[in-house]
Amino acid sequence: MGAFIVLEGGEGAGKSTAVAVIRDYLISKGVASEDILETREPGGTEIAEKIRTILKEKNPREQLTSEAELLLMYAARAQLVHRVIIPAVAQGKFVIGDRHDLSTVAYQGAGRGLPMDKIDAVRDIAIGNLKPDLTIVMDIEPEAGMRRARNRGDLDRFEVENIEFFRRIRNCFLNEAARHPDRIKVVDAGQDLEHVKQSITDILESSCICTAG
Ligand code: T5A
Repeated sequence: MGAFIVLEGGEGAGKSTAVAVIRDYLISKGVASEDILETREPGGTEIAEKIRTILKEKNPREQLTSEAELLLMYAARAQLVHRVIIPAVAQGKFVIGDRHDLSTVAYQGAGRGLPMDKIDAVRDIAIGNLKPDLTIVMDIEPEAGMRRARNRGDLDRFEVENIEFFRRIRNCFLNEAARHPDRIKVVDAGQDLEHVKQSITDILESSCICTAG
C-alpha cells in the first residue's frame, strides 16, 4: 500500500533517532526492508545534497538571503519529491522523511518571517499539493534541543541562530499540529529514549499505517 511518514521538529529533537523506530515498527508489521526508504531534507538526491551543502554552510563572505534560502529549500524538495518520494509511494513503498514541508513553514515562515502566501506559491510550483500521510512532530524545549545539538559538535548555519528564532519555530510546529490533529501528531521528545519510542509506536498503532504489510 505504501505511505509517506515524516518526522519534524526543532534542532536536536531526535528525528534521526525516531526514523529508526519507525523502520523497526514497519518491519515488525511485515514490511520488507527493501520496501522502506529513508530520506532527509534538505537533501536525499545527488542534486539535493549539493543544495544542502549550500544551505548548511556558514559563509562569512556572503550571507544567504531568506528568499534564496526558501527557493533553495524548494529546489531540493522538488528533486526529492519528483525523483524519489512520488515514484516510491506509487510502487507501494514506505518513505520515512527526516523533515519535509512543515519545516519550511516553521523555519522560513515563522523563523525568518517570510509571508505564508509567498511560501504557498513556491510550494505549489515545486511539489503541488503532496502531503505526508502522517507527520510526527518531535517537540522539545529549544534550549534542551540545542544542548543535544551542541554535544554533537560543530554547529551549522541554522544552529547558530538565537533562541527566539527556535522558539518561533517550536510554536509554529505546535500550532500546525493543533490545526491538523488528524495528520500531525506531537511526541514529547524531551522524555528518555524508551518513552519516546513508545510514544511513536502508539501513534503508528493508532494511525492507518499499522494496517500495512
Ligand atoms: N531546514 C530544513 C529549514 O530551515 N527548512 C526546511 O524546509 C528544512 C527541510 C537541516 C537544517 O535545515 C533546516 C532545519 C535544520 O536546521 P539537519 O542537520 O538535517 O539540518 O538538522 P536537523 O534535522 O535538526 O538534525 P539534528 O541532527 O540536529 O536533529 P535530530 O535529527 O532531530 O536529532 P538526532 O536524532 O540526531 O539527535 C540529536 C542528539 O540527541 C540524542 C541523539 O543521540 C543525538 O546525539 N538524543 C537523545 N538524547 C536523550 N534523550 C532522547 N530522547 C534523545 N533523542 C536523541
